[in-house]
Amino acid sequence: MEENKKRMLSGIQPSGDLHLGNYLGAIKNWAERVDDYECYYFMADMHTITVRQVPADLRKRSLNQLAQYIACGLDPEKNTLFLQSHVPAHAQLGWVLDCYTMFGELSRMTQFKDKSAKHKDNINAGLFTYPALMAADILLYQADYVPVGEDQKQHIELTRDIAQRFNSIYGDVFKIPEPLIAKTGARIYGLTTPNDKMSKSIPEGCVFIMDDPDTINRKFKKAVTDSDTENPVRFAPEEKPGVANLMNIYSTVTGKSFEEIEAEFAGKGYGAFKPAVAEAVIESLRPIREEAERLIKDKAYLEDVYRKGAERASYIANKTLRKVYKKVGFYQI
Ligand code: ATP
Ligand code: LTN
Repeated sequence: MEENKKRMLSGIQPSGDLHLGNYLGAIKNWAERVDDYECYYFMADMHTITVRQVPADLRKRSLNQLAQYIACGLDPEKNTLFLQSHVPAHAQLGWVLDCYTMFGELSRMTQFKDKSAKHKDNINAGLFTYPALMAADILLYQADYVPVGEDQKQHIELTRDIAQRFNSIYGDVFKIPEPLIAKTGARIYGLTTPNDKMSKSIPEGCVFIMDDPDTINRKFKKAVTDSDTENPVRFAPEEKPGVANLMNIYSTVTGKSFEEIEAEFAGKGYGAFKPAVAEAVIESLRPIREEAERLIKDKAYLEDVYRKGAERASYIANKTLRKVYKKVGFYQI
């Protein structure tokens, strides 16, 4: 890997199966940038246990997610792909940064407020200090850019504040990272809930990357539209959010503009439009699903990928960690 390329880093929690929102909003953009940046992408399994998990499921999802990253176009020869828990430096720097992150700052995080409201019986310290571990994930690699969806912006801003605080005490230890938020596909809405983002917590309106064609067809058939018969397929997000969402999906997977889509379906109804969107999604996900299914069976290959990934990631991460340990005054061996 070339030293002078800018660094890009991001992670997704293996808390469920990857869906069309994750793919169009995040991973597709990661894969398109591979040649211009030095890229690090990981499974944020340590973050995932802030909410109680079934251990066997978490293990399986972590490996499946790695297979899906590769199938989505993240070539392990060009990207460093790894599991967070395989690189101990994340936990080690996470602890140090806990001591440089304020209670008040953590209390203001909307993800903490949302998740603690959702899981009232398990408001654990990890859920609270989650953003300091996320800051460690990013700062360990001296990342220039962090490609994420809109919802993660607040965490990146806190990461920048923590890095600046640390640097102002100890000198230039951390690169100050910037969030990178996609312009198209950044917000895919649920097929049955066109005012809420597509989410695994509403599975009937959520298209999973591993769904078979019949399932995808069925989900699109049930997609919420409206009763407009005059001029149904036109882009009017306020007035017709369901149709706008379908047009956005169709446009992102086919590359067609909204005008082209309107022209294609002029004089036609949802009976023609919905199956066309379903078909385009099926065809764009088909190679990904087939490749992921093949890779999931090839455990030896996946093991080779995550071992090499952890080794490459550890090399960079440990360099930063050693510097931090020295700066804060830990006695060196
Ligand atoms: P949940 O399904 O529980 O809401 P999630 O699918 O959003 O979770 P995350 O781990 O929070 O999972 O998201 C992983 C990445 O995918 C993030 O960068 C996030 O911004 C992006 N993302 C998630 N859902 C969408 C969506 N509907 N549209 C666009 N991007 C999304
Ligand atoms: N918090 C993120 C996942 C995440 C992440 C990161 C993203 C953990 N560490 C570092 C970017 C960089 C989420 O919930 N989507």
